[in-house]
Amino acid sequence: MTLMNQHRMRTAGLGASAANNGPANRLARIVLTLVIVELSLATAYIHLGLGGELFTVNGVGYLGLATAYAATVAVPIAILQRFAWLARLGLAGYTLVTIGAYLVVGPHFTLGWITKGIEVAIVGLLLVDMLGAYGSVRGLLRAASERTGLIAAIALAGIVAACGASAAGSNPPIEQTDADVTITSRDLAFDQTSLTIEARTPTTLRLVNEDAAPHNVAIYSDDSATESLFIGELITATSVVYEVPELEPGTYYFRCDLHPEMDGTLTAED
Ligand SMILES: [Cu+2]
Repeated sequence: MTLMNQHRMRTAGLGASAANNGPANRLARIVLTLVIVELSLATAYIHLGLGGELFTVNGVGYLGLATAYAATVAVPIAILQRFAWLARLGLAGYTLVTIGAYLVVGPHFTLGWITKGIEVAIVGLLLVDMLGAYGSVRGLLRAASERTGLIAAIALAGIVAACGASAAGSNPPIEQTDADVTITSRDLAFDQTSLTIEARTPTTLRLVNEDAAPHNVAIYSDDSATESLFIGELITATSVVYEVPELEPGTYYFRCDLHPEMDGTLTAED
C-alpha cells in the first residue's frame, strides 16, 4: 500500500466517521466487530479441534488475526488503530486463502462445509466493516448494507452458538456391531498400519474412533491416493461399520482423509 493510498483511506475514514457518528451507528459497528471476532474464534476452535499439523497451524493463524483485528479496531490507541486496515485485509485474505485451499484439498464433509459457510460470512462482514470504515460508496447505501449485514450477522452468530452447544451436548454411544475387521483411532493414530481382508467378497470394516477429532478410513489403489476405491464417512468419538466393496487380490493403501499421516497398507487375499 502506497503512502498516498493510506492518506486517502485515512481521509475517507475521517469523513465517514463524521457522517456516521450517531450512537446507533456506533453500536452497529461495535456489534459488527464482535460478530466478526466471534466467527473467527469459532473457526479457530473448530480447526484446532480437528487436530493434525495443518488444522492446528490454521487455527492458530485465525486466533492471531482475530486478536490483531479486535485490538486495532477496538482499542483506543492511535498507533494500533493506524494498522486497522492491515488487520482487516489480513483476516479477509487469510480467510479467502483458507476457503480456496479447502475447495482444492478438502476433506469435504459436513463440518467442513459449515466452517466454509462461517468463513464466507467473515469475508462478507469484513467487506461491510471496511465499507463502513473507509466509505467508498454513498452513505445511504452504506448504512443500509450495514444494517442488513448486521441482522444477518446476529442470526448467524446465534446459529453458530447453537451448533456449538449441540455439538458439546451430543455423546452418541459406541455401537457394538460385529465386523470382519476392526481398526481403532486414538491420539491421532491408527492402532494398526496393516489390515488384511478377504479378496473378491464384500467386507465389513469397523472403525472405533476414541478421539474427539473426526477420522475416517478411505481405501485407495496406491499411496498417491488419486484413485479411491472406498471412502468411509468421518466420525467423531463413536464407532461405525463400513461396507467395503469387494476387491481383487492385491495390496492397497488406506488412510484417514482428514489426517493423511494416519495411513497403512490394506491387503486383499484369497
Ligand atoms: Cu483423522
